[in-house]
Amino acid sequence: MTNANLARDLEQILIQIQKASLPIYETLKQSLGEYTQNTNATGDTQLKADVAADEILQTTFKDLKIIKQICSEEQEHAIPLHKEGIYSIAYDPLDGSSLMGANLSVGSIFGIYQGDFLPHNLVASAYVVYGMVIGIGFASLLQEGVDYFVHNGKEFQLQKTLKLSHKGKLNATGGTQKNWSKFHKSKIESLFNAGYRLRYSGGMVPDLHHILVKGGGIFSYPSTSDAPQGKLRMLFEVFPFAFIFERAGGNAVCIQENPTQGEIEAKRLLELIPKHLHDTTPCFFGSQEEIKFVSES
Ligand code: AHM
Ligand code: MG
Repeated sequence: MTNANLARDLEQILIQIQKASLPIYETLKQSLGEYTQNTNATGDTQLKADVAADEILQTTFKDLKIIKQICSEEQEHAIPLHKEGIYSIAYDPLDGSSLMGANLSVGSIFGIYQGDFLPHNLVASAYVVYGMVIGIGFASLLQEGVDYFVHNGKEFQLQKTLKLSHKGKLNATGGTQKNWSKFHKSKIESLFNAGYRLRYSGGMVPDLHHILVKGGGIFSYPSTSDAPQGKLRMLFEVFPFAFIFERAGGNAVCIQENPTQGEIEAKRLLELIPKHLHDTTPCFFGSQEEIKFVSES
């Protein structure tokens, strides 16, 4: 496929994401964070807003013939759309939705694949932040950096292209702290001792967007004793943001420890192969310097 054809297709997909973000934002404004009686494929109790956002995205993507299939964090299986389509889109319709009751920002995340849901097939990724305004970050193979669009009340306007410096100042880390490994504790403590500041809202989209906007830092969701494979899902959360951080000039790795030998292994997230659609992985996203630091024993 030529770059011009890819650019044309990605523009159509971005337009659908922009379109869907408007009714999702309206749904959020009318919602109080009420739960349904149902659980999703990972066992989380769904909010009414999770289900509504998922339905809006399904309907919006159905309109586009170039999309072969979609898969959502809220659905157990992938959903075929158009036989002649060439793109597969994996998405988290409403990430961090449990924060809604506290009136904190939430988001949507999208991985856009040419072919099947394998990280080397990613051609673009996007996220939507529903905050004071709707913001959309979009990265593709066709350009360096992450284009950040903001809705001005009428239309989306490109605000800036986000790029990471070699090193930043923010440190965002998740999971239950008493379940962190000694290795993770010591790395996080060293970062704070070196002057990093904690910034963690509990919403992956606003937390990672914050790092991108400030030009650097690190976000981690490590392996913990209660969740050795972490919490965040490869297809719906981790791969899209790994792609975005790499395009922004940073790095994204999985860190696994070998407790008997006291060694750690850092692997590029986009080289992991999921066995199931809902597989999770420990994950670290950041500027070059912070990722180098946490990747060393
Ligand atoms: P969700 O998709 O069920 O909302 O969960 C994902 C969220 C991420 O946004 C966030 O980084 C993480 O879960 C927070 O988890 P924790 O509260 O364990 O730190
Ligand atoms: Mg999520």
